[in-house]
Amino acid sequence: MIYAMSDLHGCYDKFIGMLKKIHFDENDTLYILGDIVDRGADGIRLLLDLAERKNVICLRGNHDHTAFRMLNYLKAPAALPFANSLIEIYQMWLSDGGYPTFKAFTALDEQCKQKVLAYLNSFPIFDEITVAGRSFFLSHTGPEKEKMQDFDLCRMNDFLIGEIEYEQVYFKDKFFVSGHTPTGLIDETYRGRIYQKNNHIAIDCGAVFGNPLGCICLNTLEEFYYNDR
Ligand SMILES: [Mn+2]
Repeated sequence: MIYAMSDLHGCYDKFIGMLKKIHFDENDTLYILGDIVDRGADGIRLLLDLAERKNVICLRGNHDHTAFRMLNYLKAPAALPFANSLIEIYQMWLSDGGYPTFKAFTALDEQCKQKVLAYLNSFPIFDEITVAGRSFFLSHTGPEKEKMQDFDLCRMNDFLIGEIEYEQVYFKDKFFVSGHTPTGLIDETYRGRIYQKNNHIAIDCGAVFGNPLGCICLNTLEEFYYNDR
């Protein structure tokens, strides 16, 4: 089976609990639609775990992207130009959930640091797959509908911090699977649940904010929820 989750945000225990719940094994594939790190405590632990799993594909979220840039700067901070503006960017990241990621990263040995950086830097921006006759576009988030229809105009940032118009059908014959926006903010009635409407499948249920972690099976569109509280 092929599954998708998103926005783990350091929720290692919920992630492991969900794998057990869906009986995830080596014949399955899991897509994680970004934001593995930041906010929660165990983002670095998650990355080191995921990097060893051959059947997990992580796409890039805005937090993964920023964490990579910030942690990569640590290698040679003194040599950087524009140091003052960098401090501001650092402070913004640390106060926007980056602190636990920073703290755990700096405690790693050099080999693990390199592994984390290489893994974060390997995440693609989007993917497209067909499962059981259904087509899916997968990314952390995306631009408004009009821009998405002219794909060549889209830029990386559109898929990291763009705001999807969930009330609009983007594709008639394809599902847009996304994370980034907790579903309760799309429509209050979906709080803590997966949003399946208008050919959108929004799967960030807000696990790091106390809601369950959501997971969808792309073969069947069955939804799974796990909470460790
Ligand atoms: Mn995000």
